[in-house]
Amino acid sequence: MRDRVIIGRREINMFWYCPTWHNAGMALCGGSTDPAGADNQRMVITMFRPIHAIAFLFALLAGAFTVAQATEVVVYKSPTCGCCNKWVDHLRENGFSVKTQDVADTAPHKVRAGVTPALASCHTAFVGGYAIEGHVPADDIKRLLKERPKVQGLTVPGMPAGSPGMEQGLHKDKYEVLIFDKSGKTGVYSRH
Ligand SMILES: [Cu+2]
Repeated sequence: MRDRVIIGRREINMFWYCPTWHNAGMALCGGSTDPAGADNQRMVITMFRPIHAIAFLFALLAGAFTVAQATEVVVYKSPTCGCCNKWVDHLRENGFSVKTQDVADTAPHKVRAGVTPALASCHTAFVGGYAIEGHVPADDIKRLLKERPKVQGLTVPGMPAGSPGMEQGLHKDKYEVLIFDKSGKTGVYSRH
């Protein structure tokens, strides 16, 4: 309470940064959690002037922008591919922003993606530096972007029934999402 009285309006800035200041949030502020560290607390408070709050907000916005850019999916597909469009819908429903590119031939994009014929499906997509081939579920892509392994990307070879965009009533094939590297080596990323 003593700090509150002393700090006045700077306390407001403080709380922008340190919502849990009175608990264990001092690490976030670069200060100390030492309960006897009243001096530390005051030192931290003088550091957080409004200009810092503004800079911090800009940093947050820039970060959010980068994330939004990183999660934009660019999909190369034939203009007549219905299941490709349904997969795009599935991604959008799951929060991805998707840009579609209708192309007469997806093969050059598969080569660019490092997708060998054995790993190929209908559409080829790119997101966050990864290649995504075929009907990969959105959750697997989210996991990939979170874990960021050093690989080329994910694929669901062929077009298994029941994968996102390939819904066929009650009929569902079991299928695997494969993770693959530049040399075409694969591993199982998830089973559905
Ligand atoms: Cu398809």
